[in-house]
Amino acid sequence: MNAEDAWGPRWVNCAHPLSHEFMRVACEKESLVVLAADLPHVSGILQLIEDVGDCVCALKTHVDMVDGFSMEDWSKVVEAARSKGMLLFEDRKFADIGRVAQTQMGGMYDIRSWADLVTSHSVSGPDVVDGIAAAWDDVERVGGVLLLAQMSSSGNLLGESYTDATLDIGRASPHVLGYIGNGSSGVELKELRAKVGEGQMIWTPGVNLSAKEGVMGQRYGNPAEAVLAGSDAIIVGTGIHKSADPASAAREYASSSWEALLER
Ligand code: 6AU
Repeated sequence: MNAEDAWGPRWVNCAHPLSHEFMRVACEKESLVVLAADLPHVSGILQLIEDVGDCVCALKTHVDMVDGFSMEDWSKVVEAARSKGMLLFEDRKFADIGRVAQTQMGGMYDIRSWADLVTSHSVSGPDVVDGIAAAWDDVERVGGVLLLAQMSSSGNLLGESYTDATLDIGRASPHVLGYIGNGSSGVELKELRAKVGEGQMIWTPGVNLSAKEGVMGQRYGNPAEAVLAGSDAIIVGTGIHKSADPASAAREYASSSWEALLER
């Protein structure tokens, strides 16, 4: 399906080039699924990419949870994800001063060299985003930042005024592709979308087709409801990788999110 028809005003108004890349892949795969590949071994991540990559638009990683990390092994993950046409998204949740964030984009994980997208908190102010962007400049790559405007974990401290201040930072930066919004609450997502407008994306964790709660305070909402409320990507972890049949689970998340987009 033509991306402009599927995405409407979002396609026209989003400025960041990677938002268009994501929307294009979503149309190709008829899916808004971002896979949270929260697994401790490269072999498991590679298997998951093989099993579900055809209906997943981006691979979200926590590279620092991988046992015995080596860049050589990691390059296999990068290559496999690219060969399935997925964007690479490191959920690093940066939160330091700009200079340190720039350095943390390098180091042993060298996130700047392979990630297309990263998450960042806004608690330290706008310079963290400039630090991340400077690191991509250092290796002559372009990437996008998703700022945490809301969270799905119960008892989190990201209240409304924090959300508003985060949006002020995000609007002022060409490097901010959009925001993380809380998928467990359609009401919160709708409010966030009203504030964000059409020019930036909202990506949503805390979604699950069957569970209402996860372990350790994780809260879930329905993925289709999240999309109808204004989310552009559903971030799914255990709903796929803990399923007895990850491939068919991924297909279910893909079709429910895609149908919700068309309905929207
Ligand atoms: O579907 P789950 O609960 O297995 O996994 C949710 C994934 C995890 C979290 O690190 C991430 O989503 N996440 C995030 C982000 C930025 O993606 C923010 C948040 O508020 N809650 C959350 O669960 O990989």
